[in-house]
Amino acid sequence: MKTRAAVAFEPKKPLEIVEVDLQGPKAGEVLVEIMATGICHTDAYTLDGLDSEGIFPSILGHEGAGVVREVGQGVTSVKPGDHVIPLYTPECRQCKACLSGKTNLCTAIRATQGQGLMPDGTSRFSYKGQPIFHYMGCSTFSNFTVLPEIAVARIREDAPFQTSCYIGCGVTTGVGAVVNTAKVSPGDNVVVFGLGGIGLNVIQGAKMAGADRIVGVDINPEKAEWGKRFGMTDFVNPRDVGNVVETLVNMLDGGADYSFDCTGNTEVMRQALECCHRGWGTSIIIGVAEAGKEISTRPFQLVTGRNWRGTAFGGAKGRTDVPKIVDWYMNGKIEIDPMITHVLSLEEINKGFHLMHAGESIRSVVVY
Ligand code: NAD
Ligand code: AHE
Ligand code: ZN
Repeated sequence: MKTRAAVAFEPKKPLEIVEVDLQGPKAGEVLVEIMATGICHTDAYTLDGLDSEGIFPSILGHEGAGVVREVGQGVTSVKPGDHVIPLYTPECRQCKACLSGKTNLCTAIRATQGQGLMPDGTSRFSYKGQPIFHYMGCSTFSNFTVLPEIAVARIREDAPFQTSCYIGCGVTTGVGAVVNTAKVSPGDNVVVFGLGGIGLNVIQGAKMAGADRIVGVDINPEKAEWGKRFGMTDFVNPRDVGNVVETLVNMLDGGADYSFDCTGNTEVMRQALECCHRGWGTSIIIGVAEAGKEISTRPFQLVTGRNWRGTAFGGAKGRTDVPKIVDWYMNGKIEIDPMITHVLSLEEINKGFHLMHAGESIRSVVVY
């Protein structure tokens, strides 16, 4: 079949909206009509050539929601008409990681996914006879896409696509980092670095978990109002204080119980670790750093009891947890609608990247 898609032909170039060819689903795969997709900073990072796994030409996008239109041989867990969210972290329920009960990092198809290919080592997308690579196993910047059965979460049909697509990455990543990875308890003090599409979800997750102080840190002063809107109690602009670590440690009587990096900046990751409380504070890295970047701190920071951890997709097991997060949204336990600041057509998708870089959006969503 033919489908409209925004193709990343080269790094650092605008996406081009073209009609691409899409092969139908093979055994164990499903064809999904994407109804809406968010634009995450990770899409921008890959498009900007900063991802060591970046591969071109490809169809980016990993924060979608849509409808199953066709299933391949042997598919049993979804059927045509089902509403689904694509999963860049699949859940096969059979691999060592899935069976461990210790991680959401399913390994069943990670190798081919990182090469921009389906599990059989080929691509379903092509343009003028040349293959186009998949991205993060999702490629939601295409109106139709093919996904492995283990990489779709079936969701309730009354959830609007335009908002629930955000659960495909940002919402689950932020809220999940708090409840699954950090396991924040009532009364804990939390610091969140970077109040964008991810950081605001960390804030609303921390509020939901009953955190006491929730301190937001951002170099964009306009993010102060956004943070407060979702439960932030204090705001620090690093440009207004001499030493951000010292400021936070003093504010929180020795430091944070939990801190979260939602910037991808390795200097900020260090600040996030060092603002943690001596003896127990834990810092969770969510931000994705540019290829070649490394983190550093004095080992003494760890010797004296601070913990450095990371999380992908908020530690969520997609097929199990995503439908529950959709329920949280539909039941009003978490908010999504106010964070969707811009709704765009596919033709306007490059505007979504400009808005993000300018700090003018929280989430732009493309509706097909
Ligand atoms: P975003 O662009 O919406 O937000 C980033 C925020 O960080 C902005 O508000 C910006 O002003 C702020 N910021 C930038 N530099 C800063 C600094 N030096 N100090 C304080 N604040 C600073 O991006 P997003 O969509 O929220 O994504 C945030 C990060 O999370 C990205 O690196 C993205 O790739 C990553 N991410 C990781 C996962 C995961 O599973 N680990 C999932 C989604 C996104
Ligand atoms: N490809 C990069 C790493 C990118 C990365 O860490 N991605 C996160 C999700 S970001 C979503 O917006 C992730 O899921 N990581 C775990 C995994 O298996 O990719 C690189 O450095 O090569
Ligand atoms: Zn993302």
